[in-house]
Amino acid sequence: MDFKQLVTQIRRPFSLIAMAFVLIPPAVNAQTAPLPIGPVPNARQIEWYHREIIAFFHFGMNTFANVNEGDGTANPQLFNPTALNCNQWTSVLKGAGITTAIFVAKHADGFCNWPTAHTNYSVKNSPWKDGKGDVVREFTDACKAAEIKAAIYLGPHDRHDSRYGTPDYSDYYANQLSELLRNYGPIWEIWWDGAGADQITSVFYDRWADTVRKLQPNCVVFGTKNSYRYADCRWIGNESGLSGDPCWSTINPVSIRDEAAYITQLNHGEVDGTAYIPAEADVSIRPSWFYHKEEDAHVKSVAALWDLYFNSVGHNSVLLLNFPPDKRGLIPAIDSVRADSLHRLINGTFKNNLAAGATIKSLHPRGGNYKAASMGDNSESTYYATTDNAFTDTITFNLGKKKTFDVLMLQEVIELGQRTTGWSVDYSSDGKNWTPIPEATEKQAIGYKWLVKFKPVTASKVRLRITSGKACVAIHAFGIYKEQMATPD
Ligand code: IPT
Repeated sequence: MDFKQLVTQIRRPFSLIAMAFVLIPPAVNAQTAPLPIGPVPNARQIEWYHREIIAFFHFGMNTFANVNEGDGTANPQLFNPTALNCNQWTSVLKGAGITTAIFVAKHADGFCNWPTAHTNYSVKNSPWKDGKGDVVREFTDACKAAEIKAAIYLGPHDRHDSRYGTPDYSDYYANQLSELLRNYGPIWEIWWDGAGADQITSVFYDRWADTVRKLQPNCVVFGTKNSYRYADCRWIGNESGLSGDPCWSTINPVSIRDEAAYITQLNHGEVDGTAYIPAEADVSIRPSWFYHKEEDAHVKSVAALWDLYFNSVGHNSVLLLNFPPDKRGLIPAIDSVRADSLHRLINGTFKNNLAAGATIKSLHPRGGNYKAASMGDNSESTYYATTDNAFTDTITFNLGKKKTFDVLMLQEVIELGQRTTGWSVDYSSDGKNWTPIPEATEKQAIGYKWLVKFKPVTASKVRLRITSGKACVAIHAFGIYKEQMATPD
C-alpha cells in the first residue's frame, strides 16, 4: 500500500478498529496469498485440467458389426482385427500432443476387449490371436511405452449380460473393475457413461467407487446420473464437444444426477453451485463413436477441430476427442493427419505471447509476489492478484509497439476457486480511445482457461477489465496471439 492509498483508506468513515488495522498490518497483508473462495478442485481435478485434451478410443465388437450400439448378440467370432497395433494409436497421440487416453474396455453391447474371468463374451472366444489376445493389455503397454496416461471406460450399461440391473451384476461389474484396476498398472481415469444406465442405482456406485478408491486412489472419475457423488468431472450435456459460455467449474450435484432436466446446467455449470465438478466435453473426430468406412469422408476438418478446441478447452473444460480404430485395429491416416494439424495450429499460435514483456499497470495490485508480470511469465506457480478488497480491476498491457493479434487467452488460479464473474477486453493505440473486442466483451467465466478468437486487430495497448468477482482477482495468465500453424517437425 502506498501513501496515497493509505490516506484514502483513512479518510473513509471506518471505525477506529478498522483504522488501526489499516495502520498496522499492511506489509503483512500485501505478502499473504489470497484466500480461496467457494468450492476448490482436489488434486485429481487439478491434474485433469492440465491434460487439456484426452483421447478416447471406441473399439470392440461394434467396430466389426458396423454399428454404434450393439444389442449384445453379435457372435465373438466376428471380432478379428487384422493388424491391431496400439503403438500406432499412441504414435498418433504423440503427433497430436495428447498425453492421456481412455480405452473402451466394454461398451453397452457387453463384449469385453480383455480376457476377463467373469464372462465368456470376450476376446478369448474370438479368432483374434486364437483367443489369446488382450486389447486392454496392448493398450496399457503401449501407453506405458509412450508415457501416455492410460484410462478405462467400463460401460455400466450391459445389453449382453442377463444379470444387468440385479445385485449379481453389481458383483460382476465390481469383479471386472478389480481385474482392470489391479492388473494393468496405473489407470488414470474411469469413465462411467450414463447412457442407458438408469437402473444402476447409487448402491451399485457406492460399491464400485469404493473399489476404484481402494485400488487406484488417484483415478479421476467421470461421473454421471447416480454416480454423481463420486464425479471429479461431469458430462457437458451434448456429444458435440461444445461447452457453454459461461462454463463454471461449479455445479449443484443433483444437476448431474437428474441430468435430463438439467442439460443447461451441465453445459454452463452453476455459478453458485455447491460442488467443484468441471466438464469433460466428449466428441468424436468422426460422426460416430465407432469406426464406419462410410464416414472416411467425414472426418472433422482442421478448422472444425480448431473451433472445437476453443469451445471446449477454451471454455474452461477438458476436450475428450474420440479416435475410432478401424477393422484393422489402426487409426486411419486421415484422422491422424487432422490431429497432427490441430496440434501444429495450437503450438504455432500459442508459442508466442505478444503480451509477454509488456509494461503492465493495474489499479489494485496486491504487491509482494503477486506481480502483474506473472501473467506472462509461463511459470506454473506465479500469478497476479489484487488487494483483498478489490474484486474488480483494470489491467493495462502496453505492448511497446503496434501488434496484430486475433486470439486471446486467460487463466485464473483454479486452486483459489472460480472468482471472476465478469470481464471484458479492449484495445487502443493512444491509451485514450478504447475499442472493445465484441467476442471478449461482458464475458463471465474464466476458470482454468478461457480462449477467444476474433478478426485480427492491431493495437499497442490491450486492457483486461475484471468487472465483477466473488473475491479479489487472481489471474494466472493473460496472452494475446496471432493464429498460425507451426511447420511439421
Ligand atoms: C449420455 C448420458 O446420458 C450421459 O450421462 C453421458 O454419459 C453422455 O451420454 C456421454 O456422452 S447418453 C447420449 C446418447 C447423449
